[in-house]
Amino acid sequence: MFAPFKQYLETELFKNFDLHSRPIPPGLESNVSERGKNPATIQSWCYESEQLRKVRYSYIDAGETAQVFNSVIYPAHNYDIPLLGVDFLSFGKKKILVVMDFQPLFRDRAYIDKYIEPMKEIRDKYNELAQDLEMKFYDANQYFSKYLLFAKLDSETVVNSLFPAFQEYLKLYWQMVADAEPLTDAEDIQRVIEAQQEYDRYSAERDPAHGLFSSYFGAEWSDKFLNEFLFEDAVPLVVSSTGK
Ligand code: BLA
Repeated sequence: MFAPFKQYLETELFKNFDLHSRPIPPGLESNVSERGKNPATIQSWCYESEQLRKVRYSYIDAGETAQVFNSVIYPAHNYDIPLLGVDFLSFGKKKILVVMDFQPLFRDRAYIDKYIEPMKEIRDKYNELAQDLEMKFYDANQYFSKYLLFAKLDSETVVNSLFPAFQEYLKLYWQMVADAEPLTDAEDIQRVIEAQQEYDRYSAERDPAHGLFSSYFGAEWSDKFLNEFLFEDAVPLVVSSTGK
């Protein structure tokens, strides 16, 4: 269902950045469910480059029952650019939920004008993908922008309009990274470090994926996956002084 999206993201990443593998904790790179009647697999990929300190994406394939493509890009700490967040979910082909956003680290006017307003032009072309749905797990005012794509769809719309929207948002994001001026002030960098950590803490707490992972792979694996891979900075370890 979302395999072409994953493929496109991967190709674009390698075209635009000098990526190196970033290790995934042993046992968390992939898993196969031994529960239930439908086999489910999850696989994850993780990279880094000079400008992107963590690029991760995961794909859950439980056949007709569930297909999920999830990704977050964390820029290096010396860039205050929003995180790129993607969460595309399809359950039984009928229930499709898609979310894609430039997830802002700060909410002041200057920040929004610089990093969020440029999304408007693309967002306005895809009204069917921005349905103003209510958020039950997250707070729309934290780490989401007003131009996020957030919609419940059928599979036709996914092909016809989500794919072009995905391509346009990615293109804009790459452009933003390319144009970004690295921060040099230690205090500015520290603010970014803290905001990215807070994103991980917030997400580890709220992420509705825990139940889904647990049902396939058990609660123990699920906890590890969330805390040691997806949102590993939820528990702050040592903060490096290089700003990376
Ligand atoms: C919702 N995301 C969900 C749901 C699940 C996941 C199961 C609930 C769907 C439902 O309503 O039944 C699944 N989340 C995952 C998976 C992973 C994950 C599988 O992190 C990891 C592999 N979520 C993100 C990112 C964004 C995001 C990066 O991980 C931002 C673009 C958004 N997911 C998001 C939002 C909802 C959601 C806004 C709706 C939740 C709500 O209503 O508050």
